[in-house]
Amino acid sequence: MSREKLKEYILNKAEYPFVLRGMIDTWPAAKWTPYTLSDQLPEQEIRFRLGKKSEEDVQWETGCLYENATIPQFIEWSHGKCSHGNPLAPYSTVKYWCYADYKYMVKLFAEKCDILEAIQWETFGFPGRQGDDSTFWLGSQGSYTVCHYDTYGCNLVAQLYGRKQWLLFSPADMKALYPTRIPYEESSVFSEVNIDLPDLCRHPRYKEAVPYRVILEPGDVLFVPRQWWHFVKSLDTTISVNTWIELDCDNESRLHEAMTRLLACTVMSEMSESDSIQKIWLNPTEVATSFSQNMTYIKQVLTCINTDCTTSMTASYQDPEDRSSDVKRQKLDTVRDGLSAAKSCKLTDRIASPVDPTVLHHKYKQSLSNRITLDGRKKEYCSTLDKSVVSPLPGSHSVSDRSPSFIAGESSMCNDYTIVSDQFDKKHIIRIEPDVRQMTADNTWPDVHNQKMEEITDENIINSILHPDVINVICNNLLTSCKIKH
Ligand SMILES: O=C(O)CCC(=O)C(=O)O
Repeated sequence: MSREKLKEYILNKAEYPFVLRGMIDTWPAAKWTPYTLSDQLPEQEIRFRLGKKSEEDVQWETGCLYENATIPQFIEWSHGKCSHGNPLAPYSTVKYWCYADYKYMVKLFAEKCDILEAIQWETFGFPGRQGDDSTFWLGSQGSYTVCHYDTYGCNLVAQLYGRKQWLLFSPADMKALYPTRIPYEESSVFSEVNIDLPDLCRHPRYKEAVPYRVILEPGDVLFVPRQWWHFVKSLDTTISVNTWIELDCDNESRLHEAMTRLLACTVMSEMSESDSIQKIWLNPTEVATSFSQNMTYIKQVLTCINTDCTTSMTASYQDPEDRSSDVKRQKLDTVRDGLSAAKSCKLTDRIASPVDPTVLHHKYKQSLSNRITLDGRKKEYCSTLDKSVVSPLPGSHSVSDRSPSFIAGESSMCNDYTIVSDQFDKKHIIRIEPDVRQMTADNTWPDVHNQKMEEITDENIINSILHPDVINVICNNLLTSCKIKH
């Protein structure tokens, strides 16, 4: 399969997650370790999030502790040997995990821009997309990201160091995952369920969710389709990077997010001016925007939908052959720092800031080199697959008794995939199977007799208003009443 075909598949066809193995060996970043990064960035302070290993409740970002530390200090801490002045010293590695998560590389490596070239998404058909369109994650064993889905784009994740477990759920599992918009963050819908330790009395429908589990090893690249839920946990000390790729249907999501923002910010400002409420309700990564600003976002998105303006905006600053290049989200502060608004898809920066067509132009001139010609050696390809990639986890829901199935003739997902050239002989594309045990589950789940009554709280009321299904109805109504093209 050529890179162009892979890209086309990612952008327009792929409905299920899959893993690409053995394709990033030539990336300079494939050799990254905490030690090599520590040599490159010995002084750079990074904000780490600290969570408790034994906590039974979901650890929202709003409830975590935060410390600024350097990578050398993180390494010392991981070895349990903190020298004087290490801000991580008070947190025992037995009790805490520590995560530098969701860091824009362009900011993190601002003093060392050449590092950004170590990431080369061109491998997957996205020429010019490198570290400046990527996000960086460095975590200790046990660190995790709560279950959520990203509202914009699809996602490519490269595992560079250590192993990470991903549990993915399809968008069809929305009800089973109890979506919540508190804490509020544009572009993320969180699940109320503590995936590691689900409380079935509180979330009985979680039984019906169908997890797709995979353990990523160094060198693996995971494709996460649009709006798939994911719960991600480091099994070792890990380094990974990812890039969110904009999709044509993101305009619809922008309208939903603009509506959610309007309601969330309005309610929050009415509820309380106090900092403490904002701290619980607003994710630390987010900023509250004013009523008039939020109305402006809605009007701008509607205008965009009506005039297909995102398409022309996108086309104006990208190589016409590569309309997909765009970062899924970028925070206000990075925009304030003078970075390109053109790369952002978040309402708070992209729509409010006109795109400068010159900003990204140089990047997308890069031609698609090394095109790989197609031939058809599917069988050979499948026989070389390493089954260990879908490896079982210790504990429940093991998948060790099922042989992983791969992209092959019987796969509805990728029927048309063929191996393409000698260069790809050792490269694997691996389908992730649903976790059958959790699906059938009679002996896995306890019977739930006492379903808990939810208390009637402000949070529950607001959450019902902000529920994605409700936002969907409002947006459809708006689109119809404004006679806007759907
Ligand atoms: O690696 C993680 O902890 C989470 C990654 C994630 O949420 C993403 O790439 O969308």
